[in-house]
Amino acid sequence: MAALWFIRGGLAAVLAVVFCFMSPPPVECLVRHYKFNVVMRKVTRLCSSKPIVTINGKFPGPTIYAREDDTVLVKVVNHVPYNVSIHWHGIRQLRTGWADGPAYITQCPLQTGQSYVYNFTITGQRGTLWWHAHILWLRATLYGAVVILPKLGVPYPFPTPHKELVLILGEWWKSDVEAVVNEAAKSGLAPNVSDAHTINGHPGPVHGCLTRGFSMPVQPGKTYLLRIINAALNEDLFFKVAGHNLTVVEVDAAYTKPFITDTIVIAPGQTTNALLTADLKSGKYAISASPFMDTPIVAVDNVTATATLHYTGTISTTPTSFTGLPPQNATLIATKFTNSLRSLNSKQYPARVSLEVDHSLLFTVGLGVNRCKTCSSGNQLVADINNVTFVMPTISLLQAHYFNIDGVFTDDFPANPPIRYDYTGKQPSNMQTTKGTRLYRLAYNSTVQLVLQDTAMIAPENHPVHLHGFNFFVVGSGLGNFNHKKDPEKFNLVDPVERNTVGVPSGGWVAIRFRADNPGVWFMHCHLEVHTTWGLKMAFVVDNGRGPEESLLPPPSDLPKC
Ligand SMILES: *[C@@H]1O[C@H](CO)[C@@H](O)[C@H](O)[C@H]1NC(C)=O
Ligand SMILES: *[C@@H]1O[C@H](CO)[C@@H](O)[C@H](O)[C@H]1NC(C)=O
Ligand SMILES: *[C@@H]1O[C@H](CO)[C@@H](O)[C@H](O)[C@H]1NC(C)=O
Ligand SMILES: *[C@@H]1O[C@H](CO)[C@@H](O)[C@H](O)[C@H]1NC(C)=O
Ligand SMILES: *[C@@H]1O[C@H](CO)[C@@H](O)[C@H](O)[C@H]1NC(C)=O
Ligand SMILES: *[C@@H]1O[C@H](CO)[C@@H](O)[C@H](O)[C@H]1NC(C)=O
Ligand SMILES: *[C@@H]1O[C@H](CO)[C@@H](O)[C@H](O)[C@H]1NC(C)=O
Ligand SMILES: *[C@@H]1O[C@H](CO)[C@@H](O)[C@H](O)[C@H]1NC(C)=O
Ligand SMILES: [Cu+2]
Repeated sequence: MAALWFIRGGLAAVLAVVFCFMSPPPVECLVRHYKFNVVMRKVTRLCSSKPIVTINGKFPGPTIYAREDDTVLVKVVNHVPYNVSIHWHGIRQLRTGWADGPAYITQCPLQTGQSYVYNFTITGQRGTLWWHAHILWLRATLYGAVVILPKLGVPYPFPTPHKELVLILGEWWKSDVEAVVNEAAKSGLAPNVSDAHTINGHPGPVHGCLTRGFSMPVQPGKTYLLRIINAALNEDLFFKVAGHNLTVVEVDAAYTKPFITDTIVIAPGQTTNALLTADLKSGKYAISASPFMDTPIVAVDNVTATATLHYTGTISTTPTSFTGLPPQNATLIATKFTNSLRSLNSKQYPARVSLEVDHSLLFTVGLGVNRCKTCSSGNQLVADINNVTFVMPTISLLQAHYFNIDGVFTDDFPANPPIRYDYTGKQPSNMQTTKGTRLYRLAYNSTVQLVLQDTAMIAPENHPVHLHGFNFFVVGSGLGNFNHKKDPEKFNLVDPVERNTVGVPSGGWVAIRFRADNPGVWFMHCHLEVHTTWGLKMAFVVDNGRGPEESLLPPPSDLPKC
C-alpha cells in the first residue's frame, strides 16, 4: 500500500514536472519552465515575404503564463546570426537584475549558439505585461505577452470574464528592419516609418493587399477581457472596437478604477486590460489600431490595422461594421483617456505613494543635432535627457557595478538641466548635446520624484518613457514648463495611476514618484525605438541596503560574456 502511494506520489511529481513544460502550464506549477529557441522564419505580410527573427517560429511569439508569486525560468537559445537579449517588460525583477534583459545594461547579449536561463519571480504584480528583444530593432518581430494571473483563489476585482484574449499591436516593415535602421544611421536622418500596423501579427485588409486579419469570435451577452499590448516600435496608438465600449480595469499589471471609454490610447511599452461586453445580437465589428501623433512634422505610418469581432452565428460574408477613427492629431481624446486613469486603491490593493521625497529630479527629454563626419547629411539627429546623449558601454553596466569595474560609467548624471531656459518655448540656437555613460545613484529605499519635461528642440513630441525595475505613480502632468512652486500643489498623492511606462505629453511634463527598493542598475528610456537609438536613455544605479534581503543576488553562472 505504502509502495503504491509512493509510486502514485512519484508519478504525480513526474507528471507535474512534465505538465509544467506545457504551454500554458496547469495552475499547480509554481515554477514555470519555458524554452525559447530564437530562429529565423520566412513570413508573408502585405503580400510580400521576408525572413524574420522569431521565438520557436511563432509570430507574435509565445505567451508566458504565470501566477503572482510564481518563478519563471525561460531558457533562451540563440540560433540566429544576430546578438539577442530578451527583456521581461514591467516585471519588477526584485534583486534579479541579471534577468532584466537590456543588452549592455544588465547583461551581455547571447551570441549565436549561446543560451541563457532567465530566472525571476513575479512579486506583487498581476495583469498583463509582455516580453521583447532588447537589442538592435529586433523587437519589431521578437515579442509576446506575459499573462500574470492573480494568486490561486484570489478573484479579479471586477466581474469574472467569460474568456480572456491577448491583442498585441505592432508595426510591420516590408523591408528588413535592421536595413532600415542602418540606412538611417548612415544618413543621420530619421528611419523609414513602417508599412502597416498589426493586431496579433496581422494588418488585416489594406489598400493593395486584401488579406484577412485576426478574428475574435464572441457569443452574444458574454463579457471578454482584452489584454491589449502596444508592441509597436515608434507609434502611440488609438484602439477602438466598432459599436462597443470598453471598461478599462488594469494598466501595466496594476489594477485601475474601472472606467468606460470608446477609445483606448496606448503608447509603445504600455499594456491595458479592458472588459468588452458583446451586447449586440450578431454581426462583425472592426477592431482597429491607428496612430496617435500630435507633432505635425513627424512622419507616421498611417495604415490602420484591423481585426474583426465576430459574433457566433454571423455568416462570414456579412459586411463588417466600421467606426470613425480619431484623427492622428487628436490630442484631446488622448489626454481625456490618460487623465481618466486612477489606481484602484482598494484595501487589498492600496496605492502606496510616498509622501516624502529624498531626490527631487527634473529631467528634460528631447531631440538635438550633432555634427557627424560619417553621416551623408553631415549631421546626426540625436536625443537626450538633460542634454546627455547616452553612449552604450561595451560590457554591461550591472556587471561593472557588481564587480566594481572602473571606467565603464560615471554616477554623475545631472539632477537638473545644465542650462535653464524656456524648454517648451524659444530654443537655444545651439542644438548640440554632450555624450556620456552617466548614471544617477540612489541609496536603497530612497524616494524619488522625477519630473520629465519635454523640450521643443527641433519639435516638441510625446515621449513614452519606460523605467525598468520599478513601477511608479504618475502624480501630475501638464502643458508647458513645470512650475516647481505651483504644480506640486495639484499633485494626486491619493490614487494616482501606477505604471512602468508614461507618455510625456508633447510640449508638456509629467511627474512620477517611486521608491528605490530594488538594488541594481535600471534602464530608463523612451520607448519609441527611434529615440532610444538616438540616445534618449540613462540608468539609475541603486545600491544594496542592509543584509542579503536588500542586496542584488550574485550573477547566474550562465550569464553571457562579452
Ligand atoms: C533561480 O534563482 C534562484 C535564486 O533566486 C535560485 O535559487 C535557483 O536555483 C535558480 N534556478 C535556476 C534553474 O537557475
Ligand atoms: C526607405 O524609404 C525610401 C523611400 O521610400 C526607399 O527608397 C528606401 O529603399 C527605404 N529603405 C529601406 C531600407 O527600405
Ligand atoms: C458608450 O458609453 C457612452 C458613455 O457611457 C454612451 O454614451 C454610449 O452610448 C456608449 N456606446 C455604446 C456603443 O455602448
Ligand atoms: C498616408 O500617408 C501617405 C504618405 O504620406 C499619404 O500619401 C496618404 O494620403 C495618407 N493617407 C491617409 C489616409 O491619411
Ligand atoms: C489636425 O490635423 C488636421 C489636418 O492636418 C488639421 O486640419 C487640424 O487643424 C489639426 N487639429 C489640431 C487640433 O491640431
Ligand atoms: C548641451 O551641451 C552642449 C555641449 O556641451 C552645449 O554646447 C549646449 O549648450 C548644451 N545645451 C543645453 C540646452 O544644455
Ligand atoms: C523604507 O522606508 C520606509 C519609509 O521610510 C520604511 O517604512 C520602510 O520600513 C523602509 N523599508 C526598508 C526595507 O528599509
Ligand atoms: C555580439 O556581441 C559581442 C559581445 O558584446 C560583440 O563582441 C560582437 O561584436 C557582437 N556582434 C555583433 C554582430 O554586433
Ligand atoms: Cu521619445
